[in-house]
Amino acid sequence: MIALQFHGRMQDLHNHSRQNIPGAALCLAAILATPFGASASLQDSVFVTTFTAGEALGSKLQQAAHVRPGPAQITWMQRERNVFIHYNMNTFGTADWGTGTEPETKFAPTAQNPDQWAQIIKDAKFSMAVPTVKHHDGFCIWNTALTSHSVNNATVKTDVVDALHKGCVNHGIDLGIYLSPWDMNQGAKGVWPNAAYNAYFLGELKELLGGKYGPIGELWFDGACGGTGCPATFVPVPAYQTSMWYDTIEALQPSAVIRLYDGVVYADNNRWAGIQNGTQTLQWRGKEIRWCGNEEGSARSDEWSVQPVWKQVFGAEQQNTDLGQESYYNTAVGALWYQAEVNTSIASGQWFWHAGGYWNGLKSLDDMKTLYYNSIGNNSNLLLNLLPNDTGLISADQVALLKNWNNWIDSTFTKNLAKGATATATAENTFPEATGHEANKIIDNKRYTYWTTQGSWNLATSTATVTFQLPTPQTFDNVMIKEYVYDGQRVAGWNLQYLDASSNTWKSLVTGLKVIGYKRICKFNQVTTSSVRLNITRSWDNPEISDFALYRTLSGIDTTSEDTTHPTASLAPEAKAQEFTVQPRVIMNDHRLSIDPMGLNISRIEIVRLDGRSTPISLNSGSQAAFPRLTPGVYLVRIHAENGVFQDEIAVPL
Ligand code: FUL
Repeated sequence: MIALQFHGRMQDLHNHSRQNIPGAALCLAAILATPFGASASLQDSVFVTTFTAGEALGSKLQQAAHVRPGPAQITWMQRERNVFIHYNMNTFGTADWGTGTEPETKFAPTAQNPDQWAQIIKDAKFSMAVPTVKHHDGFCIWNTALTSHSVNNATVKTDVVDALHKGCVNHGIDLGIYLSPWDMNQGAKGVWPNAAYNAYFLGELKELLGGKYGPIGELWFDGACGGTGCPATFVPVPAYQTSMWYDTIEALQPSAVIRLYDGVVYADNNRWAGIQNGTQTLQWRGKEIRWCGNEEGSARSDEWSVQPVWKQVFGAEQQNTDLGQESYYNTAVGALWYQAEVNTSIASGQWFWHAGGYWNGLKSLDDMKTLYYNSIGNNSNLLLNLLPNDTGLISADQVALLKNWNNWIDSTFTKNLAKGATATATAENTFPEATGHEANKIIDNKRYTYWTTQGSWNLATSTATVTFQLPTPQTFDNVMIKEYVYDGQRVAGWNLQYLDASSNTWKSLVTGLKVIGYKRICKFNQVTTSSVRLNITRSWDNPEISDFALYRTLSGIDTTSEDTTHPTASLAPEAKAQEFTVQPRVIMNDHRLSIDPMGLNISRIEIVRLDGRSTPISLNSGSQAAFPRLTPGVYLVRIHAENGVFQDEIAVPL
């Protein structure tokens, strides 16, 4: 028997047959419709499992395949992208870490407007704002009754959390909270890191979570600690009674996810011994989210939502490059749902704004594109930091970058070129399809329908392939795949191939990856084909795939007829271009465009702003100097060269 634990209850996997799945999906859909902030319970949710002592690897993996996200984790997972806001006393200083001795009056914005932040966050299509309400220096930007080191005594006394909460309500986004456990100001007063600090911290949580600031979607506890009294990296100071923090969160904000410390300590010594000898089970709230292990926005090639528990204390191992891989299951005592969050700043290496400008500049549009693939496209959530300046506003350069980034996302990932395809599945050593879960469910554009196989999946020998026959040949360079993770994360090996018409052979597009998870997006060299196939080469149980899309990036060589749903529709349709060996280069210099023809004859250049705010410009070659200075925005440049039509997308910054 495979037994899974849910809030102390046991559930028998054998009762969880395929026939039950549609019911489970309906139940899930109903719960997902629960308004944010209301408590929800998901009967089928199993976000932790404890293995029996001596259990075989294959059995552990199958059990891990049935670990699912809890309701709060599901809400958070579907947000995909949230914003961090670093704004506090450090905004008025010169370093990202203050000292805790700054006079309160130093907090002196001249035009503070959190409603502007909320508007920007909403416009940039983020779901939640997570402000640093107290950073390591201990200054509180809400009207706290617990310390005098707060906005109550600042030059500007506005409760920033309240103002942001109102802005969030105004613009329809949610609010999270960053609260630093390390508190230098309380340290100077002899409270931190001593026993009395736990009560102080609990008091802060009660003020913040008690309802004044509405529903809170995420609690972000910072593990950094850098001075006297700090234990080893990633280890909480002994005074922190983290289970009391989590009980308070559970009581006041049951829909919030929690970042850090539940993940550092899985079990106390007694429980750990009990888990190992099979007399006790792992405890997990189904609310936890995981640090991705770095602050640069880089990623593991496979980011697993289900993590094996192989150590009592999970500290520096958060940075292991192979986290979640099967090899850890040999010694693991259990597995739990623990999806990654990628937190990084829009200003590289800098969290707070400081007078004098950015230390290393803002991320480039290319950096932001890579970040998209590394986070949202890599089965992780993105928490992107914005830095309001010392006037209390987010500056236009950050807004422009977000706009350009969104233009790229929307132009690339909106039109699914696999739409209308016929999907067929074949499987080895298992039955092809489960009734009601045929392969066409993958491309029906519905989130909660999925394809799966039926029968007893054999970890060692079972594989499956889904082939997508497109109605007409399409040109694309991205794939997006989603597992039906509401039933667990199962795929542990996959690849993607396309049928090369000229040689009539299957060629590789994506290879060497293991994880699909909630959402996986992969980029490859552009191809034109009418057949694509997804091969599942390893799965811990019957694979369940809910969505599949093919997308074309708006840059490079246009080898297809015009895409009518695309913002480029205002440009004249083009004849097909051949493969280029030489391509012209588009160069932007101080808002002016120039073209390096790379030795090619160019007959015409067209340029159009993608948001449609200016009329297309069309110039014959040789008249490049006539290009006007471009206003900030994203543009499509199309160059008619002797060997075809080349197009590229450019972003003009502020
Ligand atoms: C780190 C902190 O030390 C930084 O200042 C920043 O707040 C970042 C998000 O987390 O651990």
